[in-house]
Amino acid sequence: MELIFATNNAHKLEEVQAMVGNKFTLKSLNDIGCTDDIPETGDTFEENAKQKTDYLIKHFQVNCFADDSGLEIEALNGEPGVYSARYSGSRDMEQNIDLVLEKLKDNTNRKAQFKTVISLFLNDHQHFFEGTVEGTIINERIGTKGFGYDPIFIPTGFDKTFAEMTPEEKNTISHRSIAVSKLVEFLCPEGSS
Ligand code: ITT
Repeated sequence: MELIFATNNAHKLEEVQAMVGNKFTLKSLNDIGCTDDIPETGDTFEENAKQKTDYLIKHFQVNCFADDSGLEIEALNGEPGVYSARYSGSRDMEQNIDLVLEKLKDNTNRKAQFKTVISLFLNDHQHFFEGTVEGTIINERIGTKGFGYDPIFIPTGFDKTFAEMTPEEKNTISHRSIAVSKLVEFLCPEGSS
């Protein structure tokens, strides 16, 4: 089955394609010729994910899904949250990570979670699927794999950052994999052919 994934983030696309395997062939915004910077102005991941699928319905009239995600840090009252991609005012992840580490300097509460909300628009119906993974923010970057805030996040129960994990390891436990599993189960329930 072919599915349109309303994203411009190549890392997300790669992760989700690996998770869905050969059940679905994913097409990104780029693949369908959409180069627009889709507005994300909501206060929640759910609103932003829906804005992305609403945009594609309005302009391309296609069934599609979108992922809005980010890092919520307890000591920062849930920031960067929906502002994860541009926390420092730019999309430069070096600057965004620097800002997080600076704000958490000398703070002993390092609790955080990654959250993903998927919006699926299918045959005139709206659906949402959510995934979270809890962990801690460390004091410096470790690891070079993954993307975004992966080098400063250690998921609970592990002793290494997401950026030290292979894609397979991260994809087994991540917020995104939890949300994507729910999406896949909805689209192809276990046992159905
Ligand atoms: P699209 O909207 O085109 O999908 P985006 O990068 O703008 O791509 P978001 O609006 O959902 O995506 O922003 C999420 C940001 O949160 C992303 O840019 C990363 O900085 C961070 N993020 C999301 N998932 C992550 C993950 O699995 N690991 C590390 N950082 C992540």
